[in-house]
Amino acid sequence: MQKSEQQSHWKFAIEEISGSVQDVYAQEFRRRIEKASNGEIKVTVYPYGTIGTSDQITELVATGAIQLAMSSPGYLGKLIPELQVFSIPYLFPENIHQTKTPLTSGPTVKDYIAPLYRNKGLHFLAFLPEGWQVWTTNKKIQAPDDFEGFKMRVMTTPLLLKTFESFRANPTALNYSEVYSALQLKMIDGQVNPLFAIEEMKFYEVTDYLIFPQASHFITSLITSERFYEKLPEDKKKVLNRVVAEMQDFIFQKQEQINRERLAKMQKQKPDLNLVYLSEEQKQKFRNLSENVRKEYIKIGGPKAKMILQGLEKDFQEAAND
Ligand code: 6CS
Repeated sequence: MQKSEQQSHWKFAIEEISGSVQDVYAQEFRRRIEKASNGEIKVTVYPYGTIGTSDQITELVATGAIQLAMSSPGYLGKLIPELQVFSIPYLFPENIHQTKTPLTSGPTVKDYIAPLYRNKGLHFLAFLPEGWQVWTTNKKIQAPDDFEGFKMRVMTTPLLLKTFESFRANPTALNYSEVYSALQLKMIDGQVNPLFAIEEMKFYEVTDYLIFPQASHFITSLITSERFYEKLPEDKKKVLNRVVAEMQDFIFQKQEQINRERLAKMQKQKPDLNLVYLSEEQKQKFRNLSENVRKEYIKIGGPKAKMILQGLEKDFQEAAND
């Protein structure tokens, strides 16, 4: 890019604290954007807690107060119900790399999901994987019956509540910053998040079990505002699109490494932490119950829900056969 008089300043808010998967992405994004724009674009990253909750930073992007944010379907699904497809259990393949093409350039994401952001004044840039969702609990959970009377914290979309109701738990929606104290005060019995988040938010200090159901992945979306994107000069738009495309590989690899390291760190800090990997048979019981969740998604996920669900399944299947 040629150097011009005007330096742009992009404010980028993330839903997680410094050192998180989103922060690692955002810092690398900042370096790459500043380099590729020859210093013409300056990016400032705002970690969780400095600007607002997930819902609030999305709103700030929509109004144009900030330029970029991470916006998880676990919250954004209230505004764009179709996005709740990503919380359907056992939809994602076990090998996360098989989701890369579908989530980056698959027809369902490109033609049906990305355009939904536009109706809300947002512009979808990318989906980013952050790792398997792991349950941290105060008791051993291996079957739906173990969830009887169990208060499980989830993010705030209706389908997540439905998921854990279907699994026989009593789900409670809470914002991220409220989870630690709710666990500590025993207002909830467990919560769901990837390993890195469990480590850095210290949830493992106030729960005894890590349960690996391999039911869903945590994914977030990188967004900007539709108006900002449309008005962006062509050369800057190119830089933005190129950096986002080039960073897909980066984040798919990086999140695996970070989650692996954080598990080791937690085990070192708390050697009596119990790791429970569900067997195929145990998973099957939860998989059977997730049939309800699919039906509910089709009911509440907007007019294109069925098409999106079937389309994603097809895209994942094709990627697995490649
Ligand atoms: O559980 C949550 O609310 C959050 N979890 C992660 C890993 N990222 C952002 C989100 O707000």
